[in-house]
Amino acid sequence: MMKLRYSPASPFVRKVLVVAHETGLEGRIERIATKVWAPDTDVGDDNPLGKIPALILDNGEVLYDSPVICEYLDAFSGGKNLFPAGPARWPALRLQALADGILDAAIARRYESQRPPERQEPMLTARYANVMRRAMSALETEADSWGETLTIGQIAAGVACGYLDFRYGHENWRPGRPGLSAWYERFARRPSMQATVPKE
Ligand SMILES: N[C@@H](CCC(=O)N[C@@H](CS)C(=O)NCC(=O)O)C(=O)O
Repeated sequence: MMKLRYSPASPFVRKVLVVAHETGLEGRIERIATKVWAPDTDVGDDNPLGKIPALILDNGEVLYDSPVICEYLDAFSGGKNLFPAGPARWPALRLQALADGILDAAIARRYESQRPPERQEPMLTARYANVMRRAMSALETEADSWGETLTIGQIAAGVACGYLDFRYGHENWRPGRPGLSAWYERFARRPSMQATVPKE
């Protein structure tokens, strides 16, 4: 059994779990609940960066971060081609980077908002909010061109939309983004997405 350092709220973990479902590997991954912010957290034993997800292979080798884990699972499963070869590879990787960047900004903004009010930096918060807004609009620009072939890019985009609903639901990203909204409406119905809805 592979082991996954896991939390039910982490979108990067969710991306890995969606890939695990899509590649049929879900049943071969044991989840280890990990609280990265707990003072006595042992996450650093597996990932020196102190982050989840980290995947511990049967031979004890550890993989991080989520793009590496996802590509490993795709290769290990041998069939899905979520990381396409040839020219389609670069747009798929770039889309993953765009969606992961939305998550990085959304998470950093959330950490900032959890600091004592007098130690929050409005300029930082505004910068993260701008990244989120611009990058969601970049997804809108291209959503109509995503074909039926599932790639890691679309999975990452779907997870980013889902995370914004989870943590920034009051800001509703849909107005002004009809293409992305319609795409996500369909994408969120996939069993892999339904099985991995984030929880506190
Ligand atoms: N680039 C990493 C990002 C992972 C990440 O930011 N994970 C968050 C939880 S969603 C975390 O562990 N944060 C703890 C920290 O930043 O110290 C990946 O793709 O796996």
